[in-house]
Amino acid sequence: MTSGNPDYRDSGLRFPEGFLFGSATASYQIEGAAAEDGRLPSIWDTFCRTPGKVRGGDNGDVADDHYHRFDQDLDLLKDLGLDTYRFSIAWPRVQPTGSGEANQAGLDFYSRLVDGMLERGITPIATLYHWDLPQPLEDEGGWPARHTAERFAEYAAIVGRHLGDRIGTWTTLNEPWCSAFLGYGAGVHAPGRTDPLAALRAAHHLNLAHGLGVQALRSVVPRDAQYSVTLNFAVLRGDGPDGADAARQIDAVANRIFTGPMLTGGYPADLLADTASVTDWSFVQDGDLVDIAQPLDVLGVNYYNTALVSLWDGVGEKQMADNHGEAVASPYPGADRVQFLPQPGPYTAMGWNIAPDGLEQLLLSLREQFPDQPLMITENGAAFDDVLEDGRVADADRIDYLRRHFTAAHRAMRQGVDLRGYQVWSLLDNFEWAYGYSKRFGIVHVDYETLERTPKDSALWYSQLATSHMIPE
Ligand code: GCO
Repeated sequence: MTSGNPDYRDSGLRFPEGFLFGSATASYQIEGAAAEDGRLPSIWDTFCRTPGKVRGGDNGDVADDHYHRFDQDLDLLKDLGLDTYRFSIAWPRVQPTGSGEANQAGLDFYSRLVDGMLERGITPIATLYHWDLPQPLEDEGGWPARHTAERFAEYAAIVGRHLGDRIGTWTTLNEPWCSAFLGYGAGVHAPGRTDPLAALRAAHHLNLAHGLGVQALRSVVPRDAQYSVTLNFAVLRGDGPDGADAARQIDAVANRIFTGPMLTGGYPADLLADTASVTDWSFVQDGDLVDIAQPLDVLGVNYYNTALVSLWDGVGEKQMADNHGEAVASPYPGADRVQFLPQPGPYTAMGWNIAPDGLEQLLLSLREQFPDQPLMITENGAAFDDVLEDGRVADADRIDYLRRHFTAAHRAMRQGVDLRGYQVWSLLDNFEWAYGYSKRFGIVHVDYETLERTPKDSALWYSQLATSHMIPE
């Protein structure tokens, strides 16, 4: 045990020199300009237009209009004194049909964006895929189809060739679990399919895309860059006599399905056994596992909350108090007996339990599993029902959330975790996927009528942390 405040509400803790304080966004959630300069629809444009899929029928057509206001947004980052900006590149802007010719206007936008960061002394962390698959690739089979991984490598090479001289850290995929299992299993994310086999095939082809993508980047990027992937880990607590087995099953199909091939060279035996009734995994071809296991300079970790699981006894009603909206189908193929139990609060506006100890647990467990792997928190943050009053958002609840999670990260570092930085989700209020604009995750408030930006109190608090490296009062 480390000493320190048991409720994780510390101040005065100091982060090392070189620790990268930043903030994160994603293309479809902020850019808008959905049909401009040659961009064609992604699966999210299509999903938003499918009745009943996105709350309020919201879509990313305008979003935060970041496409036209990026200079102002980069000024915000600079004014806050942040070191890094984690952003994502929209595949349908750069290669609108998902194959063939690049779209110069799309590349030019990201070139201006990256130059704008460098001029302001902000280090770019670029994610190649944050869920906006070009619709034509979905029409040809999407992630369950192997050729999507091959197309991704071509796209990675295009971006690498154009921006490789200016980007220090490349992230291939953001949260492939969501792409595979919310997109093709539970159907609550685009493209909205509910097919367990398709979800497992998607997971493998996302793994393959990651491996081929890193190789493609390495072959064209002219100087030493860092390579990474961002995973969202299920942080599990077991309940009751079978709780440990329930946790093992979800750990396999949510976490080790990615870390296995990416970091240890193979799929875990228990995952293959658990999913045997769905597939024999014959879509894994010779050589795939070697392609996937590319050394990573940093592993990106997204963390929001924990899950409490047990095995359903087959009597009574199975509980599914998970955090994936109104899923009609399970996002966990092969784990049909696992139930998700309600957890103690407090909760964010997403209904997610606030559990900073889960972040400490996760970081320690990653160090134990992958002792030499440097880590970076690539997302952590919270939605609350913010109120803008007299030009100010007094979001004390978000400050408290951030304080407790930075404290947790610091505790893990004191226990030897090699944590290189922390990217707060999110810089701006934005399009929160199936929740539309109803959930505000930003440290900067966005008025969706006027598109005016107002830094919340949490942004000012975070700015003090980033510039002093010490958790403020
Ligand atoms: C994620 C997503 C973000 C979400 C955030 C809150 O990677 O899950 O990157 O796009 O907005 O996690 O749900």
